[in-house]
Amino acid sequence: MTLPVHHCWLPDDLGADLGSHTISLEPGTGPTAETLRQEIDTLTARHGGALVAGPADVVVRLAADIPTDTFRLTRAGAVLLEAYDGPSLVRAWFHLLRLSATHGWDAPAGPELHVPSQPIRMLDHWDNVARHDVMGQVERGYAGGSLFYRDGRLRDDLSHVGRYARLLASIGINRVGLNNVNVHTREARLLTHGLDDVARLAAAFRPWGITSYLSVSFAAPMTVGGLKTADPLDRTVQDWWRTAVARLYEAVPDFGGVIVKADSEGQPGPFGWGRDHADGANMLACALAPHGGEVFWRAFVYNHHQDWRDRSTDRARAAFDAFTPLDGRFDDNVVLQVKHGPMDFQVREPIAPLLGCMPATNLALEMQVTQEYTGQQRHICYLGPMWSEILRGELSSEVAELVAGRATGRSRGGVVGVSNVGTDEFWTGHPLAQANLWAFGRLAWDSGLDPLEVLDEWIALTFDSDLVAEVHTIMATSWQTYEKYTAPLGIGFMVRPGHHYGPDIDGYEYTPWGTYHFADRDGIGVDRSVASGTGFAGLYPEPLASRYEDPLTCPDELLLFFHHVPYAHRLRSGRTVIQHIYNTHFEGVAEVEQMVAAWDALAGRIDPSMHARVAERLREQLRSAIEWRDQVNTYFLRKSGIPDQRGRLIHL
Ligand code: GCW
Repeated sequence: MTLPVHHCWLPDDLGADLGSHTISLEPGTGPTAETLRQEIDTLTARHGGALVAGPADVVVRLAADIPTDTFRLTRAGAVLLEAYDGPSLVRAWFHLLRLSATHGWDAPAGPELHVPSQPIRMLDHWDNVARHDVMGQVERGYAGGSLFYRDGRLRDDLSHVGRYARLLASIGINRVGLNNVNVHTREARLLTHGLDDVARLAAAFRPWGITSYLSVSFAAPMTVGGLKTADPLDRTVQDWWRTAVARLYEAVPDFGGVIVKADSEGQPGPFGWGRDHADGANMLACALAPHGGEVFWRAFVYNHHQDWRDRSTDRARAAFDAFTPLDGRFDDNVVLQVKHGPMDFQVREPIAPLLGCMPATNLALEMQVTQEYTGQQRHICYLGPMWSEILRGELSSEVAELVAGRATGRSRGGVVGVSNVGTDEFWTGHPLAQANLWAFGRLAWDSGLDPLEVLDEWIALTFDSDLVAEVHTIMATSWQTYEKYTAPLGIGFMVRPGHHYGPDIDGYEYTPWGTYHFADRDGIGVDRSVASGTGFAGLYPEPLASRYEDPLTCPDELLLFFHHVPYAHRLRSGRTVIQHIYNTHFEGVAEVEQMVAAWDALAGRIDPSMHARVAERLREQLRSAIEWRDQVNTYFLRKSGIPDQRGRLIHL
């Protein structure tokens, strides 16, 4: 059985300079105090410094005049690192470590207050306790097995979970979801019959300032509790949840709360009893409120039994239509968890308009760190630039401000990522996918950071500052490269149904999933305009609504998301749609070839096992990119009959 061993961005020599000094620590009491003591002890023992009681070069301590979830760095003779609470002090400590590696630990003179952009910085694990016949141990997991569970039970040894929690703490993560949002029979019982396991996992995260959450099944009162209904307005159902939640908090008094996927892809929900999602979420919120718990209620609600012949239903509208009428009805301890795009984590989507239309609801923006639709950790696809574009996008306000709650005056809000780790020795299958975990944490902490600088930080910490330029070249535009050789111009999907890896242009075209491209001999795309289509474009605030409505002003990269256009339609770039498809698919493969060559040239400068793993995955990326290129180009040449202007080889 393998378990992760790679240091990621926390190599043993990190903070060598800092560790050669005297450091004093006043961490208060509580589980994070011991963590800090051990961290500082290990660092100073390794590098010649000492943890001392009296005056010191570096003082790490609690201070009452700082807001929670914030820290302060000052130089006043000594370097002062201060936070209000233990978890924040742990995060502050890692900030200083990172600083010591990248800029020198000697802080600037002025007091610097570090306030995270996003109060909620959460990672959800789609881990099953029992291996699921279709999805395996980790749904959409591309990094080996679950860190937590194996073959129907919690792992006996959780020491690697502690190492994982340390990694997460070092990037500021403060919440973690312990199991898959698709809650199967075995996992539904965690809440009632698995509290020892839940408590052990929560105990592994707690010393790192990370709070744990459980995904629960809305039908649990029936499936686990034996009741005849799960109607949220039924008194016996409410009592059942109250009791279950009370027992959970007896076992884990500082538990975070629950995550719910309801009325979505077969998961039960309030619709089943004629109730709406505010009824459902608030019923759970009432059970959790006395314990200080919160409900993450997912907005990924759509009809997955759509008739492909039905052109009036638009899956992109579904969450908007289901949730905007409920704005203002959710309790204060409910957070509506909304995927960043209106469809499903495609390589390119517009921002979900729902995020701009819920001013009286707490929000969390959900992003997929696991690369389900972006190469499944076999392809290099650095997602920092995509997430940054989303966070800095504008709806009624900047998305980062909307989801944090600042734009709407709400105190709860933030971001949730679907985790990409597993038991793989490099944690993430593809070693370079570690950068996505890093970037998720860094952008959650500071949503305004330049994602390419974030990448360089990661490279410098994980490899060496000497390698920043070379690895940067390979990774910086890898998202755009992936987009080039896969589905064009925002159309999405075109993947093999089920596992979602590799091309299958018509794979979803006649299925009930609502994900169609409508390519015919004349053109391609989904008409979502108000004038002649599903009206989805009109759900955006101005100036976006008008920009998306008109094919001449719609950004090229989203054109086929919003419009059905002829292949000869001229993009804003000046190229026709068909020529764009051909060009980008040839370019995408050429760019992967360059990645392969650039990585091969680094042999000898990178740890051999890591080098070999990436090299092996790059060969698969190249094979897959070629397959994508050829299938997509051939498909559209056959459909359109329009040849490539540049006469390149397209198989007929
Ligand atoms: O992207 C889809 C995935 C499902 C996932 C679902 C969701 C957990 O294909 O595997 O289920 O999204 O987000 O709920």
